[in-house]
Amino acid sequence: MRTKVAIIGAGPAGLLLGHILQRAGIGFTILERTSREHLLGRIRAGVLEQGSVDVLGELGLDADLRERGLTHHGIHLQHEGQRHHVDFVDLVGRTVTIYGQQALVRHLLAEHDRIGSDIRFEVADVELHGLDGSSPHVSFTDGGTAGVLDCDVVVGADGYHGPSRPAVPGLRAFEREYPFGWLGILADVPPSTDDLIYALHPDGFAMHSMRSLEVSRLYLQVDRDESIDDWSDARIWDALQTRLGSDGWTLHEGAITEKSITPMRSFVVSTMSHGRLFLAGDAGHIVPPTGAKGLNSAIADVTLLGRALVRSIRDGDEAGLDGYSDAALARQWKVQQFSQWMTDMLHVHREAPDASARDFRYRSQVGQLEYLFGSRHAQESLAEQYAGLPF
Ligand code: RFL
Ligand code: PHB
Repeated sequence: MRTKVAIIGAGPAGLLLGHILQRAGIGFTILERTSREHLLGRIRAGVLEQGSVDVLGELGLDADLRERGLTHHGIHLQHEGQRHHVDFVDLVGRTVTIYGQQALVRHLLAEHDRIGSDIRFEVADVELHGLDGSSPHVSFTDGGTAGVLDCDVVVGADGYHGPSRPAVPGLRAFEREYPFGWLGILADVPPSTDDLIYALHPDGFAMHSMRSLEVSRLYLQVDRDESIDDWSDARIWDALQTRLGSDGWTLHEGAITEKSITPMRSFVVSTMSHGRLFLAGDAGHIVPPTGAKGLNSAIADVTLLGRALVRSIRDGDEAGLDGYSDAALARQWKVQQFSQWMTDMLHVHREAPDASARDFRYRSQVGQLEYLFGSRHAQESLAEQYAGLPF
């Protein structure tokens, strides 16, 4: 088998890159470990930056987004019941769109079906070879049969656990693990809020997001090693009521249809490329979800990489590919900084060495939020970063 670009992974990064290449008439094959059903069942992210929405629009991939996406003008921040609206439109003239990653993946896959893209699901034993030379190839098994895919370029869009990153010799990683995670639920109940609510509370962080006008998505800070079995639906709603509570406001409860706990980490590789291999999305970096940046970073990477691949393959100009890693990482470090800042400001840090240090930390976070509520300059900075840096 031969293709121009071998893409490992059919997450948002791999699927979107396929569409960018298809628009430029460049051939590609996507190799995906899981089944189509599994891909469509993954819940994950919910917020698209304006830049991500624009990219999907330019590619003509925004029909479903325009129908089902919810435009949000800002976010609410609160500590212990005091709620403050940060108005992105007023501050920086931009919006964000609530549109589930699940819906995006469904739409990107449906469009691939329509144009007849070559996507192989449930392939195993994916290994990358010859990345240093001019004949890279990927070996794999498909339904028990061994195959080799020859190509000009390999794109590792295979997430945090995929085989692409380990194929980069001498790669370094910069990492921070947090001692907490997020318990996330989906509930069949109309959202109790217009814009998302991010809340700091002595019991821990909580947030209220949504997937539609009928379905709410909510999160709670929990310890990293907690088991979901210890969180009955009643306990989850109790904690959400306490942490999100605010005078004169009611959190409506409904049937919980999904619940899970995700650990949180910050992670960045030292390089996003090696020879003919280019990493994109979670394969190269992970952020804690507090800044809503993981999916948007994947879209930013493949937008940059897609343009560079088109320049290289169509025009023989390698400058974009040569500069890809540095350009992607320069943007990513700004996103990392923002995600860490939001996470540190809004979570309870029980890892502090003693009660006095924990109280000091918590009170300075309250001071930080109150400064933010009173400072237009500080809010502009938050709004500019949350709504998204340029691609
Ligand atoms: P993905 O989505 O992980 O896709 C990688 C794909 O590669 C496949 N793969 C392999 N294929 C072939 N062979 C192998 N050996 C393979 N190994 C892996 C996998 O099966 C998979 O299909 O990475 P991608 O495309 O880079 O996309 C990144 C995003 O998925 C991720 O950043 C976001 O979901 C992170 N994230 C959020 N991001 C946001 O921007 N806003 C959010 O609000 C947000 N919330 C979240 C999140 C992630 C979460 N979890 C569970 C990690 C909330 C949660 C709970
Ligand atoms: C979500 O809707 O899943 C979501 C929204 C905002 C975040 C993280 C997750 O910061």
